[in-house]
Amino acid sequence: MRRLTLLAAFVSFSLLSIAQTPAPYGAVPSPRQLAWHKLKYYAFVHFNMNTFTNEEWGHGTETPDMFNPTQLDCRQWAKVAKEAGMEGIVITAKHHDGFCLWPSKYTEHSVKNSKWRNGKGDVLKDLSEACKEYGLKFGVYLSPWDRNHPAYGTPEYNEVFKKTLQEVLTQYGDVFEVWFDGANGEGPNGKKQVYDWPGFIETVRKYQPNAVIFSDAGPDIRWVGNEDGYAGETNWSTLNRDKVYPAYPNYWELTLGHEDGTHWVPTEVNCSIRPGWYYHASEDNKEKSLEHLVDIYYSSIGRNGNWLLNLPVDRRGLVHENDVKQLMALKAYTDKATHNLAGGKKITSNSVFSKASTFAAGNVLDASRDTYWAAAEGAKQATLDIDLGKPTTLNRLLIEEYIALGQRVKKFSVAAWQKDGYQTIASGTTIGNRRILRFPTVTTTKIRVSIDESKASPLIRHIEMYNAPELIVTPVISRNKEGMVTIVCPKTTDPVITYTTDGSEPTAQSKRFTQAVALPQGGVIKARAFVDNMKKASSPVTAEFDISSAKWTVVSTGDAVPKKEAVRLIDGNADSFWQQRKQAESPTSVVLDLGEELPLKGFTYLPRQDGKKAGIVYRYAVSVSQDGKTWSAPVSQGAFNNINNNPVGQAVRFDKPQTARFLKFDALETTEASDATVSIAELGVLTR
Ligand code: FUL
Repeated sequence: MRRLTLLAAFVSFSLLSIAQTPAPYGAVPSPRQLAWHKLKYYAFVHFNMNTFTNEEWGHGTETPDMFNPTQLDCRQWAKVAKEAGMEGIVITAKHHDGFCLWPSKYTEHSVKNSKWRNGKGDVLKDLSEACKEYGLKFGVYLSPWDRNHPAYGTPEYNEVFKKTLQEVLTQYGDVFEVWFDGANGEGPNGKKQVYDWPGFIETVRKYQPNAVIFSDAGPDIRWVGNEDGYAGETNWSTLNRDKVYPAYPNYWELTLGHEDGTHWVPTEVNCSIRPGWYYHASEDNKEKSLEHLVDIYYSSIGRNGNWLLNLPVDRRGLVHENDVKQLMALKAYTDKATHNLAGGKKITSNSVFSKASTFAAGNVLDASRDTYWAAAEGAKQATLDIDLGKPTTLNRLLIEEYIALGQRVKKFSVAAWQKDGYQTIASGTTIGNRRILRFPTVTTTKIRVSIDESKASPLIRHIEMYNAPELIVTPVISRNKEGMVTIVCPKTTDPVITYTTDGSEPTAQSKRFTQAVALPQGGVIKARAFVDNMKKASSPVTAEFDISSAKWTVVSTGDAVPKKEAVRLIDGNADSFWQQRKQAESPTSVVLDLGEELPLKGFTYLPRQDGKKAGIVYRYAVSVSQDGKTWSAPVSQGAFNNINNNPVGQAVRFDKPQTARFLKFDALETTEASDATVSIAELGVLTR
């Protein structure tokens, strides 16, 4: 009898402890999302027809022969990605022009009709094999928008697109991610398509059930709402998914997610290593600096996102050497910045779920990411104290929630033990899958991590700490209206800046920058900052200038008399901009007097750089004149494709050079048709 009672007591105790596991909170990730959350950094490759036509958005009218890489080598891409520490490659299998990188049965606009490898080539085959060889995941970008396909704009196209998907998803092995672009413009017959999203999703689920599907609205992973590389400091993995759809107008909501959102749809942060997504030789010196890439690393991977960094493969079919250099510099830096100082140290907490050892604080510092510390049931605040054992110098803290049971933390802070107690050194809002805080370097023996506000009892699975090398900020080069170039390094104390004007890399021995350099006719400046008696250097930065606006005036901005502020559109200052109400009937026209006849090869437009979109020009026409009265027919007209999502400087070459003294820029359409204004940060010319 006594035995039976003991047995009963044991059974009920065991049942009790089984039941005593923290309950899930809110929306939780699916297994395929959890697998994706284990990744952090992989490559986007934009390589397709646009590479050969120098466009960002092709028109679908290209002849397939224009696609002709001379040395295409997907193994080089894979090798570079692997060495850079990336985990996979997502390739633009089909972009808005409809050209397919594989010999699709469902279109004539594909590699099968190009001269490349006599129409027998297949980029997806080469790349999927290279990915396998290098142990990388293989993913595909497909644009539903198709400016070439004759069926686009009719229900038949949805069937074509599903068949196209089927080809891509059944012939190349495992696909880890399917990237659906949200853009939906007009097809060759001028019609837009009503997309069959449920059908597209079903097709992916059928042929690649483990693949995550990306779009503005998920269903598995979402766009971060910008193409700059920055996730929100507050970043909920949850989203009211039924409210959001591809090309969702309030896309800025995607940056923060929706607290208490109904579904788990975390962010993937996509940005390019250069200004454009596709390769343009004119951007060969415009790779993001190491400091910029590092900042993006912390703002994507470090803000609850995965980072999809784009490499614009060039016309040879190779990742350009300048891009490789930057990738390797980033890898070298992050290798130094992630040596964990907290592994295996002592950790305690003031709150543990059912006081069980299964959920003890020690789980946070062990190597496993499957075990976690759980605070007492119902606790919304708790602290973790880490004893580093000896004075330790650090400036980064990585923290991860046990997201399988939902995202909970709303606010947390980090304090370091100093002589007279704990002092707060950093704080944050959400954590999610992964958050990295940066703070000024501190030396301490103990760290306290406080969960200050949580939606349910906090569950933390991992913490690491690092002492990342400080980077010397690359100098900023700018030229004013008079053509005088200044080089500054605002966040560095007492830097020595050296520079060159002959295209060579600046060294410690190069000319020192002590006063503004005159470059009114244009040229190339490369600069670098040095500190610590010239022992440490920033990465080099390059700026290329065409003729300055020293002699220019704004003659008219569509108003009878241009306002004084109009000079902002030619002042050389990227941060200032001119904005004016649109004219009622005709397009808003800006007329420049260049002060002398110039051999014009093209023009440049820089949209406002303050992060706002109002007035950004989408469609334009440019005409020229000798006297400012008689105007040529437009010497260039078109659209600044993708300028809304990626508001970088645009350089457009004329079909034929023009010699003229006056230039007229007509803003025919802004990115938001309903917008009442037109805005310009800078208007310039190309004379080289
Ligand atoms: C955008 C596209 O329109 C761009 O061309 C680029 O592919 C980018 C990644 O997504 O929506």
